Order: sequence, then C-alpha cells, then structure tokens
Amino acid sequence: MITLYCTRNTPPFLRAEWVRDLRGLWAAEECGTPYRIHWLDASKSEQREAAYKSVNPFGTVPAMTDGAFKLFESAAIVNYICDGAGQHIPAPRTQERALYDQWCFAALNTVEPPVFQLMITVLNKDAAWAKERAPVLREQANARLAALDQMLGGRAFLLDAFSGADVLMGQVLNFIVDAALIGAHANVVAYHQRLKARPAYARALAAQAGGKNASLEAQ
Ligand SMILES: N[C@@H](CCC(=O)N[C@@H](CS)C(=O)NCC(=O)O)C(=O)O
Repeated sequence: MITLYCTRNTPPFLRAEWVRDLRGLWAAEECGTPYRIHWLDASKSEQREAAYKSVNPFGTVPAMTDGAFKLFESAAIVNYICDGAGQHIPAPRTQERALYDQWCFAALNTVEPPVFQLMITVLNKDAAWAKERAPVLREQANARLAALDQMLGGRAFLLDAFSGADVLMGQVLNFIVDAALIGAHANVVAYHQRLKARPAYARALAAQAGGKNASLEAQ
C-alpha cells in the first residue's frame, strides 16, 4: 500500500485546500487506491527533519512511498497513482498522453506561479512588497486565467474525460483568493465548481482534515 506524507497542525491562516498534499489524496480517492497517511507535524517542522528529508530532500510536502520506492513532487505522485490504477490517465506513448502531460505542466508551470504568488501578496496585503508586486501578478494571473477560460469553453474537463491533470489544475485554482479575479472567468468558475463537487474531492478534503483540523492536544 502507498503512504502519502501530509502535514497536520499547519498555521491557522493556511486553508486545507491550499496545501498540495491534497493532490495525491484526491488522485487516490478518484482511483480507489488504498493509502496510508504519514502525518508530519508542521508545528514541530517535522517536514524539515532528516527522517522526512530521506524521502523528500527538499523538505516540501507532499511525498509518497510505495514499499521502498520514494517519490516527491505532487504531479509525479498524482501520475504514479493514476498510472498504477490505470485510471484517469491516457496510455503512455500516445498523443492523448502528450496532451495530458501538456495540461499537467500548464497547471503547475503556467497557471500556478502567478496565481500562487498573487495569493501570497493577498495574505500579506499590508506589506509594502506585497502592494508593489500585486498589480503585476494580478495582471499575469488574469491573462493566464483568461486563456484557460477560452480553452475550457464548452468542455467539462481539460481532456475529453476527467483526469489527473484536472486534479492538479483544480487544486491550483484553490489558490485564487481574489473573488473578483476568478469571477471574471465564467468557464473557469464552472470548471472549478464541477471539480470541487466530485465525491472524491470531498473524501480527500475529509481525509486531509483528519490532520489539518486536529488540535495538538488530540494527537
Ligand atoms: N512543486 C512542489 C511544491 C511543494 C510545496 O512547495 N509544498 C509546500 C506545501 S503546499 C511546502 O512544503 N512548503 C514548505 C516549504 O517550501 O518549505 C510540489 O508540487 O510537490
């Protein structure tokens, strides 16, 4: 059985749906892949300890093990789970798989950076550096979302059917805390709502909440 490394006791400002460990949990729930959760206590910075760094030397969350096999990077984890289950991912060496890869990279390399950085400025809105950076990041995020909105026109998902790429893009869209920004892109809003309405998403959030909302006393 795979083990997913997730954080618990994260700072109160950090919403559960913002933490990237949700991606692997969501993929596993979509695929019906059994998993164990190894909780890392963020309040004790357990993700920075040598034991965890032997799994993910970057000390970031998430990571995964499957027996002696170790894997970090959330997209690699999502794809490993989908490939293992033979679900929600096209067969390798096909054009469909190339398009799947395209959307995985688009989610994490093209959409995530401005959207995530903008979220950081919103969370620090009173800081001078945030005030300075926010306008250009809002413009970049808006441009990326406008393009995504156009590509989503008439489509339910990024590919013809739901896939792991939607897990990645769906969680990235969770970083949008500026309602006015996403509100301008109706297809993106509908797509995001469609993804969040999936039962597997709710199960993943519930699994994650087992650690996120747990008080220190309850551990
Ligand atoms: N590209 C990595 C990013 C992982 C990442 O930055 N995770 C955050 C939590 S959502 C983290 O561990 N941050 C703490 C840090 O960067 O030290 C992935 O997708 O897995």
